[in-house]
Amino acid sequence: GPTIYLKDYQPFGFVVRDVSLRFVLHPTATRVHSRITFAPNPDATAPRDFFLDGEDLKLIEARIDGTPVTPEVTAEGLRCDVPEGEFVWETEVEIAPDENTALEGLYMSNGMYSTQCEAQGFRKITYYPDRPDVMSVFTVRIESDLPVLLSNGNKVATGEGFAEWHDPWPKPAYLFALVAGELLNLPGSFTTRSGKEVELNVWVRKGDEDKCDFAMEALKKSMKWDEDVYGREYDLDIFNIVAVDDFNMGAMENKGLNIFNSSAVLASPETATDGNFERIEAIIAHEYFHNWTGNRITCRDWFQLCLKEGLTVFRDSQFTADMRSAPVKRIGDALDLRGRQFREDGGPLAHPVRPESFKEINNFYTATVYEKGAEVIGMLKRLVGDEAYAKALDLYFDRHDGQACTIEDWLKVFEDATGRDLSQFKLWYSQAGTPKVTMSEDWDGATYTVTLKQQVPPTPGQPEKAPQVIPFALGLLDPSGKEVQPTTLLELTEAEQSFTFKGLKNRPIPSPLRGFSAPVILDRETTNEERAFLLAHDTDPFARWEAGRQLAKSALIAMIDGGQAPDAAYLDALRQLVKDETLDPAFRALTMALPSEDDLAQTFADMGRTPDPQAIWDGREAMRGAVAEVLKDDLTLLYAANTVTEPFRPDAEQGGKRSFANVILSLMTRQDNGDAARAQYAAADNMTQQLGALSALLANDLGSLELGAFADQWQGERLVMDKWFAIQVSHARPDQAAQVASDLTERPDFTMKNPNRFRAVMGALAMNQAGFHHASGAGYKLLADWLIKLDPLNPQTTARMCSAFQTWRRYDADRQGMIREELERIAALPGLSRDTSEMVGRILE
Ligand code: HT7
Ligand code: ZN
Repeated sequence: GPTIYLKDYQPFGFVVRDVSLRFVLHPTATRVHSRITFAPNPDATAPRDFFLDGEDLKLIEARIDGTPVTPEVTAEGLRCDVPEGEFVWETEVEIAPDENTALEGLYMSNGMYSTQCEAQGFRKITYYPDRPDVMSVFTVRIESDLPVLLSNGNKVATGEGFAEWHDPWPKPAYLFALVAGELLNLPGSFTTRSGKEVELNVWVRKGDEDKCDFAMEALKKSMKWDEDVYGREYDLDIFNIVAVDDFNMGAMENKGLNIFNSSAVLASPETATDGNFERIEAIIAHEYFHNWTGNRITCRDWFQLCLKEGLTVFRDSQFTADMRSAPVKRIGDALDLRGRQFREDGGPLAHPVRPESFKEINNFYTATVYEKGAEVIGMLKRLVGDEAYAKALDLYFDRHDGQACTIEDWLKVFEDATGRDLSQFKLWYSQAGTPKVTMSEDWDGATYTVTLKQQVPPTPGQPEKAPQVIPFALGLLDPSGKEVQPTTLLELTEAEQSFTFKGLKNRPIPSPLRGFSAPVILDRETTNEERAFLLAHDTDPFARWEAGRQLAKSALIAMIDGGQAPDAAYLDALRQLVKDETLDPAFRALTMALPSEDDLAQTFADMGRTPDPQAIWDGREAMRGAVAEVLKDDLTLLYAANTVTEPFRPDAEQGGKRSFANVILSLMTRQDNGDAARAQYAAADNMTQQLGALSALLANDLGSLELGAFADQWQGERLVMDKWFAIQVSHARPDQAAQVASDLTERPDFTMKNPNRFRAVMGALAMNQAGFHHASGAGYKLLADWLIKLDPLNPQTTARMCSAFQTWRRYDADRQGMIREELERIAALPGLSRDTSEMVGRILE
């Protein structure tokens, strides 16, 4: 397929004055009537070409100003001669939602109709200029016998077999949505700060109505927070959220009608874990916040995706930090960024936060665009300060409301609000790769000098890089553990720069990159004594956790690599920390978690070594055993002290205790043959404890009885059964993982048409590093087999899961050979989707 370039952007030749759609719903023959007023676009430069996007549509008829016309129709759209001035364009097309397994456009999921239009799904509904810079006001009439008929905006009319909706806010087609089905609603209401009452609804299928309360509360909190923190009010009479079982991603911010993967809405204490609750709260907030950052101000073209996604992720992180624990959120975000974005940035799929070319835009909804995009905004805020950030955002909303914007518009607002030149900062948007910052220090008895060197590695298509602006937060402690220099923001702009600190009595111990102030890899020579010191004394929670993580990592590397015994200093520091009652249990749980297998594999690769997945797995197992042994006299007390006995609340305080208790439980299970875990399993009245106990048992080859009981208990709950599928694959031993996954696909309740279920098995296999990379190659083959089966049905999800192979060049020649073979087998398939073909091609390059 062709490559699309940012530099080729041209405005569309026409503006759309208004859009009126009429849907006559039918599973295999839905009729879509459109009536669209076009006028010449005065801003267009090129000669006007009336080309409308359209895919998989059966054109019944087309008219201009009432007169039938015969456009030239291709697989991508249609072209037609049109009048000089304004004209009314009408079409009738037929589509088959029941046959739409790609879950893009109008499709059916368990008997209900739903849409997904971002990025380019509207063209599967009707002929239209399907690009975000074409914004218009939509009126929608839905005709169907189904009881609930929803679309964007406000409801203007309803009667026997129809409903009409009008959205007064001009929007791009990617924000269009329609839902129809036998749905039940949890109603609610919110009064905006200017006194307008908004009707709220969470719509679900029958049987799920008892799992909506948390989502509704999260929505109200989000609405309030956006008013309080960003001064943004909601702008329609009604806000609808719908839960859909078959969905490619988490959720979608359609104007006034957010559509969610049911996993991102439905929750009860019995069926959802604390992690699920937190994710739901964050996604509800994220989609709601898009109403201003994405919908009212949208993107000029899809290259600007980070304009809405980076900003909205940044906003939802701020929200979660405010609602829960800010340090825990920051550590979680750093873990996620390193686990997914650094991994992407360091391999063949690396691309800038604002890509400059693509074949299939769906492949660019990535950790780089979303999470690194959010980090870039965090850095901007750190550099200009909170007040200037607020001023710049007010200016952004003021200046660009109703527009389709670019990263240039975004940065200009900051330049105008602060007087700062952001041209160098802009490199964060155009240069791919994770900068490496090397830190060294000097002490001459009076002056302490910190030297920072930065290097941005070459990435596909970008051999040379220029230095970036890196906000580097640093604190200094004296040898007694007292902070002698509070957090100071060093602004690194050169390839190498030194910063001096005077007036210190002793050589200080630095606490670098506090709060993870920039998404960089810090390279600094240090000792385990110093790490243990920071773990004990640092005032910055991120840096403190990071010191513990480095300590764990160096101990693990020494075990895996040099066959050394578990480091005593690490175990001792861990023991101190775990028993420190002044520390948040959630923080203690995070500090006890070992670096992931993938993280360790990357660490070996960075040392110029070939990672051995089995040795890494063995090393982590041995370390867990050593931790359990060293804590063995403390475990029972720690477990009791952190077992929540009050009624379940899905908040940070209780959740933190439960997560810590589950970590302790998994250690106890190594010592007590599963007694404590079985007791927790039997007594659990919530999914966090039930799954925590099951997980502890499975990790020790114990829980087969509980696994069967779990399935019997939860057969009817799709989302809980997804957990049951996933947990078996995640806990399978390396030599069994592929077989366990393969056996699960034989079950009647496994279906590849449901992305959640497919990911539960195949996603878990890809995450089970030692299993996926087992020397037999069985993991590679099984995943490739299933990607080949899924691609004709659902290209988006297939392409996304190809990223399991992106780290292939780290491994030995045998593994590389096997992976290459699988990738080439996929690439050679006749009729392979554009999505998957682009991904496999980039990974192989
Ligand atoms: N803006 C949305 C991104 C999206 C999407 C969602 C569901 C299915 C397919 C999709 N393609 C793109 C989600 C968000 O960032 O909020
Ligand atoms: Zn988003």
